Amino acid sequence: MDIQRSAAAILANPDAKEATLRQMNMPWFQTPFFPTLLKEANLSEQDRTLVELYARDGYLLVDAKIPDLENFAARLIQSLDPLYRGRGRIQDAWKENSDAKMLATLPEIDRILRLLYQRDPIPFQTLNFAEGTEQHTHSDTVHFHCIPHGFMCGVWIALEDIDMDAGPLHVYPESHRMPAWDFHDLGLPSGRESYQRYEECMQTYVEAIGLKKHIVTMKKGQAVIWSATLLHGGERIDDRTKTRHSQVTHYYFDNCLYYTPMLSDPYIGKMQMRMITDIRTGKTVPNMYAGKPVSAISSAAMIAPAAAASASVLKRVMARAKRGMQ
Ligand SMILES: O=C(O)CCC(=O)C(=O)O
Ligand SMILES: [Fe+2]
Repeated sequence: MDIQRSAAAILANPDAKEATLRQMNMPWFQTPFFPTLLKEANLSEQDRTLVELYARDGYLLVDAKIPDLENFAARLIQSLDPLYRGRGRIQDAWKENSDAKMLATLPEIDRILRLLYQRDPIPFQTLNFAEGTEQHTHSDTVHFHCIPHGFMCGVWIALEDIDMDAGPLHVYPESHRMPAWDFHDLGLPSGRESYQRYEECMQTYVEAIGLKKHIVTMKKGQAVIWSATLLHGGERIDDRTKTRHSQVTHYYFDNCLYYTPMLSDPYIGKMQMRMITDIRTGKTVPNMYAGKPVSAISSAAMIAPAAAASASVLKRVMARAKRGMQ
């Protein structure tokens, strides 16, 4: 049975027969029913191991199965080279570069993500790096998250062998079990200006609970898949002569409402929603809530795209309350 699809179906039609608690509206590996669901799923030994590892650690290292890897990687690196122009990263190279698009739509990655999430994976953003980012430890849920929570992941592909001194990726295995903290949870006001404080909070957090960092050295053509709440970042570059050619593709999954937590205050009705483009089709993906397009069920507060809009909604609500209309 397609577990996640049936969850969405139940929301759209509460009388559906399969409406049991086991189809919770979250990735199956995060539900208390996961061991039973996994036992019942008809998976090969190999696939079962992949799902178990992902559920346990929050990330996976896999072969991305890139056809003609040597030529492919050399061509992509070469064609992107002039586009860096001193910048550390190129965002959404897939729009111009068919190889970057190919990497974001690899059949093997698509297959594994379907297995891990039991939903249609939607690649929506690419970033290419020529060097290490030295990015501090974070979870992608401050940038990209969704309702229901958890249907987001990153897929980071090495375009060359990456060893210890090139500023490799680091991950904190099992950190994905922590909640998807937003700035409010950490006592920070929403907004980009809080981002540095957020990073400091994450560093303090991993030290406080004694999480062990794992540095991911990689072979060309390998991919790391990390789940939404997994803490990760880029190590210090010890050898500045080294490149670290790589591409990360961020994925959402279908049937969700997509938003930017860093710029949102959901508790006062401010949701900075995202209009995402499916890299596979070039089309905008509808934001869905409880099995229906948000556009079909939204109130003014739900679709308010920014502070200004929600402020005016709030003002109206307050004025009505004052007039005794609430
Ligand atoms: O490449 C890195 O060092 C980190 C990238 C990252 O965190 C991301 O793209 O989400
Ligand atoms: Fe990240």
